[in-house]
Amino acid sequence: NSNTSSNKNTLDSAMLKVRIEHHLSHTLGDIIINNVIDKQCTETKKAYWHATSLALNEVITEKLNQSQLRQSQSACKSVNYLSLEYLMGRLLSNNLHNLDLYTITEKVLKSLGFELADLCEQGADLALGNGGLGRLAACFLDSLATLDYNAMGYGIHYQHGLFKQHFADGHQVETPDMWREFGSPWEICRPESTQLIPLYGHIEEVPQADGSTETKWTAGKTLKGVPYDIPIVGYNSSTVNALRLWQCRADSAFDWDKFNNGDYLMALEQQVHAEIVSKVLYPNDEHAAGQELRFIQQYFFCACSVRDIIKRYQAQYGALTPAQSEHFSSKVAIQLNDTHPTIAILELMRLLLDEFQFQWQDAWQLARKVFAYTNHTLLPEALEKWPVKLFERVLPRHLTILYRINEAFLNEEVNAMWPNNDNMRRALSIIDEGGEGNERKVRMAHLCVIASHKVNGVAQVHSDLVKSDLFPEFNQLWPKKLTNVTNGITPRRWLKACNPLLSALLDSEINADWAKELTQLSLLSNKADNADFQQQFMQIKHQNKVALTKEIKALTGITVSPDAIFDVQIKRLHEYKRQHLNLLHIIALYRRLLADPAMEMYPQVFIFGAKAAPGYKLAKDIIFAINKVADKINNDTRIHDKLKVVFLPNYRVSLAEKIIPAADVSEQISTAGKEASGTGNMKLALNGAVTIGTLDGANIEIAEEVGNDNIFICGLTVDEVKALDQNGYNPTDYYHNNEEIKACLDWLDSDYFTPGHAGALSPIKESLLAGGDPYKVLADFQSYSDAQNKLNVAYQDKKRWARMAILNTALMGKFNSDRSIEDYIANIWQLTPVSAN
Ligand code: 26W
Repeated sequence: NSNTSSNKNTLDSAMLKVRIEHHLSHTLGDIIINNVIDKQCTETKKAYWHATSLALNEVITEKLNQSQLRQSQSACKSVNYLSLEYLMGRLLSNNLHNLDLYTITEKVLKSLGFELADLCEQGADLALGNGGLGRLAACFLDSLATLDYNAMGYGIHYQHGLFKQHFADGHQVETPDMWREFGSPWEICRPESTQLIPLYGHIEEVPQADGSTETKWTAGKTLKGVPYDIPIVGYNSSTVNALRLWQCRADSAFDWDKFNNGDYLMALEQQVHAEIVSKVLYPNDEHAAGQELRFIQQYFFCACSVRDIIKRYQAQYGALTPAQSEHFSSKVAIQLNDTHPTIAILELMRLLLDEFQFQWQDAWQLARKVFAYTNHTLLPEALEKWPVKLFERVLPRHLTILYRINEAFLNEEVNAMWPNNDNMRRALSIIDEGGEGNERKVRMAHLCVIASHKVNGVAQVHSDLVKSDLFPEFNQLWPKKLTNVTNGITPRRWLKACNPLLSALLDSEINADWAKELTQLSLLSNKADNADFQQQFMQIKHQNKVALTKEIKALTGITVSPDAIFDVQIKRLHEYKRQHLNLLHIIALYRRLLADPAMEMYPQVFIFGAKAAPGYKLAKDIIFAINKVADKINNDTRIHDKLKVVFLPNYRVSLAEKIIPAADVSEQISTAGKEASGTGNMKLALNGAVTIGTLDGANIEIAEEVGNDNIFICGLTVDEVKALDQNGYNPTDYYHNNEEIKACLDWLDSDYFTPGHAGALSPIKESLLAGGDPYKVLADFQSYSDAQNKLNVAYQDKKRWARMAILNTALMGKFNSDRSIEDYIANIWQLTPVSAN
């Protein structure tokens, strides 16, 4: 697995040491007298983490500059990935691995008296995202750089990323994330690329010499966007790309004006008002927020990014004129990560029309060639719709453009396909007319579909549902526009870096660079029944479990045995993901064990990690319930440690990196049709966990890869869920007909788990009965419980389990995010790679 010459790093250990010590004394101003320092204290470790990162960043910046030069000289096409979220996690260890400098840095730090792994832990997670969508963006940036594509990620430089979570008496408590508190060694601020962004104000029609009129927008306020670049280091490649994050500040010219009029305090207040735009990441996942500030956040981000894209184009190719239209779209692709950056479409149109003197048709044709849109969810509450009134107030000019797009679309394209059909017009319009007291709203997804040349879902079943259920009319109108690109994950972070023991074993077994060519892991299939290999593979799993056992003890005080089955459900907390189905089964197991303490059952530890959106009441109730049930079970000596429940606080990328290598079982139990893809499912299986899951999202494709003998499938299918809904689902039937379900739900209602507070856990039972059980928890309970029984029995057959675990690792090749990126390249972006040789 040695690096190719293109990537040979010039950094030797002597030079690295000098650079680290230089940054320590000169950049950070640390005084080390006679080498007397306490190497165990956090402050010292933080300083060394910082100095090491700064030293490494010099190598990276050099590669960044070379990459940009090479990319511009080759005049290759680039993709601009627009995303409101990036869940990057920590960067030091990943960058070292990707540059093949991990081992040498480890040696240097050892000579200085430090463990590299220990120092890596000092870095804060970059948690500028909520969950799957943000982490996918991070994996895609890794793959784009690894495959030597010219790509720029655009996002927001949130002052506070996703909140930190702790528990107080079992309840989730949120505190602000301060990721830059102890320095941010990777960022490069680029004030020279600042953008000024107008908003509010009014429009007027100005008569032109030729008798026509032109719309003139006079803004009421200006925001300033200042970019920070974070380098994205490819694995064993010559490319370093950038993630460009916009920070919002007050427009100083505006402030000075006030200041000169003697209103100093008012000037400062403006500053505070402006800074709020990039202050905090909205913590909602799968639920549209609807506040003006979020709308302005989206616009600010889109306007900065689109202007920057045009500016970079002009710097390379000269003026952007209508004659350059074709050329522009042959050099620039823009990918919209869900509908959050939809306003980019309107901003590009506005710039072309109002600032670059394009005719409507030229501008519209260009836009349609440049944009493509990825849909990540079918949940209706996640589909963004902004009130027309809000649009009118904040972006009056953009609204007139939106109306014109809609008019042309309805009158020309819809009318051609379905002449004089008002129902079709109403169904496909970008405007939801509301009616009956409901206000008019802009359907952001419709604008995306109409303006994009390609629209993709993120797993096969999801893309099929996008065609059949979400946008059936659009699919009729443009049969080739809707397509699928199944998600993937980067094997660099999610195996090579997070699971060093397994990586070493794979290195010794496989002759190729599996971290690039992940399908090469299928060679392991031959060894799935080899006793020796099984022993090595499961020994590593056990060592990883021992490490997690210690982490669990440190974080929660709970003692678990590394010999038990580690059954893991880690993801955002949401009803559709059904952590409460898992909980209900745990309660059933507990009840069975109390009824029959001699019951045959292999010890099982249920491990949860999940954050709930701060305003999502039932999600918080479920967290509370899991914690309370865990308290009872973990302290009940009658069950002889056969059952343990652990809820690890503050689930995030860096914690996932510790849990995943230690998992035996991966819980993927969403209601069929609700989880667009899932990506945690891929990470867990890649690390040798066996999935228990529904036929939903990418689980279906995982089952196809590993075969039905190596996965535990349970629950209703998409079609069965639909049929239940059509025939009228009645959860109460399950409650009355299944005595275990009834007993467990009634138990939750008592004060057993919350002594002195009967009813504290009732909201869960209520949602499942009176609330109609919208996610079919009760319908799937028996099937899930049966699958869990089978799984428990299977684990006791050591050979059978080892075989299953090995085959899961062996057969995850398809889910390399490099493959996803090559799919985007071939079907949507059409880029060619540019490398140093
Ligand atoms: C506007 C509020 C909001 C915020 C985030 C709505 C929706 C979202 C995201 C689309 C939620 C999300 O992360 N979706 C997940 O995307 C992953 C990557 O494609 C998929 O693997 C998950 O199945 C999907 O839930």
